[in-house]
Amino acid sequence: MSYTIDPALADEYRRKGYICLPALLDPQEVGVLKAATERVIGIDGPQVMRERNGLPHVIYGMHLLDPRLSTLARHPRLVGVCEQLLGKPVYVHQSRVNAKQTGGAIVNWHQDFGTYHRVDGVPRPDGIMIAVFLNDVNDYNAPLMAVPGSHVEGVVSEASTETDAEDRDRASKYRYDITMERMSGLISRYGLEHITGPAGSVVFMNMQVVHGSTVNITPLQRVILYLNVCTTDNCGTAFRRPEYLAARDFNALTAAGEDCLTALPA
Ligand SMILES: O=C(O)CCC(=O)C(=O)O
Repeated sequence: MSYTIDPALADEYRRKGYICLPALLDPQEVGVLKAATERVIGIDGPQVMRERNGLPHVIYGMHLLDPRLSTLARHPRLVGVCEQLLGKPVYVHQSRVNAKQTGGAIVNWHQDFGTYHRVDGVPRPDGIMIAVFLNDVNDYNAPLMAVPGSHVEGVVSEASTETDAEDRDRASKYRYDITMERMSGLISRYGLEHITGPAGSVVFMNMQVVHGSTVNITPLQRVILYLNVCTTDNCGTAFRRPEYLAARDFNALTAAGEDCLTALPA
């Protein structure tokens, strides 16, 4: 029997475009993910986006870098909720660690689907951004902010390409910004929320929800693991970006056992 959520929560997801399930993963599972993330954060390579001071900010393709993180993508609670909400099997289009360093970069307002559609040729927004909190996320350590209900607006960002980006393969080349004028219209219509929860909480967000995060000026750690999954009938069709940004493997994620993370060797 696959893991499912209460139908009222599924309705909330459809209405707001996201839900947060507090402490969906237990402290032991979070411990396994923290150890894997620590290793991945130490890796150097083109998939690591750094702060000005050299500390890692975002590490793309985390599920390609550590078996514990590829297992997370097959965790039965994650796979079960995605299949319930989307009604179809899913594959990982993109994954990343966001280490949100103290005093580090903001993440400007965006919709994940904007780039996936325009650059990677993902046809439809039939997918979910899964966010797994490795630390307690509170009002102060730069929680994700989101415009509830904004997914019904379609793609609202303006496209521009950075032709002088240093590395033409990197994410920075593609900018899809949401203007402040557009933001103020969205916020006056839908409001704005921030998403908090204890370590182990998992957010499921429609890939068209407008979201972002501000700077973390606290010393409180706020590491979030992201898995963007799409339905297997909604695959990327353009391969301009490397695999760590846009999937080549469209195989359906099959749910692993309940103890999949804790049973793995450290
Ligand atoms: O974790 C954050 O601060 C925001 C990350 C985000 O919005 C994203 O990766 O799509």
